[in-house]
Amino acid sequence: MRLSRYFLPVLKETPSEAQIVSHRLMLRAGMIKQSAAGIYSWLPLGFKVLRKIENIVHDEQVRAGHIPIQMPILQSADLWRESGRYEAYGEEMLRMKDRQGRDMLYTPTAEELVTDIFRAHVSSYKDLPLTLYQIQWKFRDEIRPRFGVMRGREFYMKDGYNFDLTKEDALHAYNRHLVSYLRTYERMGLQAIPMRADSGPIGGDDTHEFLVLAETGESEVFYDSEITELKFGNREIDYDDKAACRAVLEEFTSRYARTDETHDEAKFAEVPEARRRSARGIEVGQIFYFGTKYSDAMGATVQGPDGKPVPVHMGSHGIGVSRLLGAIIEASHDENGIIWPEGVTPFHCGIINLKQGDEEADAACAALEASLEALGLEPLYDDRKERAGGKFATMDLIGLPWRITVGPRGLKNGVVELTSRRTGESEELPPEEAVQKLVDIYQPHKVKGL
Ligand code: 5CA
Repeated sequence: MRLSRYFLPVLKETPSEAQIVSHRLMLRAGMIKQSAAGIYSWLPLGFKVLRKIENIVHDEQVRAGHIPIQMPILQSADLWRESGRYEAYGEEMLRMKDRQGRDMLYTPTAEELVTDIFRAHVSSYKDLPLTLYQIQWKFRDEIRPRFGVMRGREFYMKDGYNFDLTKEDALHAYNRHLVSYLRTYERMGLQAIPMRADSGPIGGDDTHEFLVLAETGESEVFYDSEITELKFGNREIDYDDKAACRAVLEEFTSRYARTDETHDEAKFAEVPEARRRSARGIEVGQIFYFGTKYSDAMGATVQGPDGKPVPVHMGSHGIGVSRLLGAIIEASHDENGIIWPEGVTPFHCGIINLKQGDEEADAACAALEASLEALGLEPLYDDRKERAGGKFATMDLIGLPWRITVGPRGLKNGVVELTSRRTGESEELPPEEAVQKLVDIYQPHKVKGL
């Protein structure tokens, strides 16, 4: 992509309405534009990162054996009357009437909708286990939308729902989700710690939230510092292996880690003092097991092995896809701008031409761009007739992890400069070697998506 042809409306001034760094940087980097309180348009750069994050989420869900579907944004209130949540959900639900006077709502979550699909089409225990998920816009009429995409009213969420014959099977689904979430966040360059939490309007007793530690986080958290040393890494996992998934859950949840909703001072005091931490965190996901709450209320049963109808055991599992952009930026930036982790960067590298209009420099940049693209990488080539300083500042602001700088002086010696956004370190090398290096760097970050 050539910057001269792209739409990247960067802001020179720091927007005064933004209180936290991720919101400021997303506005300054031209990623989003507010259209109403807590509702945003996603401009090209922001939309690209949103799609990258979404693809990683899909990749890991499909790997875990979960099946993607798409449910509507508008729902009929009738289903919610069946579960009893239409009244109970409260002011956060955006309600409306269609022209026939029927009560409708903008989906804040979809337990009822997916249970309705299940009861219409699944009747035997032989069709279990089943986990369906979607990535879809949600609306919650938050009383205080703030911090940009972090607490929006409209936001993008992955919501998955498991249907199982027994509690034991449903807890396996819970553990499977926990493992898939650990992998998902690590691929985005994040450490998200599972913490025991409160289930709120979704219901159920078993629930963990995943928190990214950040000063600007809205949740207060308490944990044993040992937990921050855990990493899932490149381990192989068989998602059908109940014991293996259970072992990962135990490894990642056996140390004290709770949000303020479930914090227990007496239990916390058992953690050696030197390891006790209280901090703030951003909730980027939550998993729930709530048994037969919805299947009882809505008559979602299957015929069990003995021929008798049994209500299915369910759980639901969410990832805050749009919130993740904010969380990643909070975790990865410096005074000059964003620093994208390789897994989610909107472009793989920037190309800066120090002397636009110089025949040799222009040709070298075009050749670099073409060879990167031929190898499946997406460069953003700043081909504008601007001062080098301005070009560097824009690249730093939008945070591409790698930059290739091309100038007549280097070209005389057959080299370009490859610079890491994270460390600021540069090396001079022939263009082909710079390309090969980028190919190697991005090799582990290939995403299959859906
Ligand atoms: N039905 C369940 C799981 S599918 C559910 O709705 N869970 S949730 O309420 O915890 O939401 C899932 C994730 O969505 C949260 O962990 C959070 O990361 C994200 N989220 C929730 N509210 C907002 C919001 N107002 N703005 C941005 N992201 C949000």
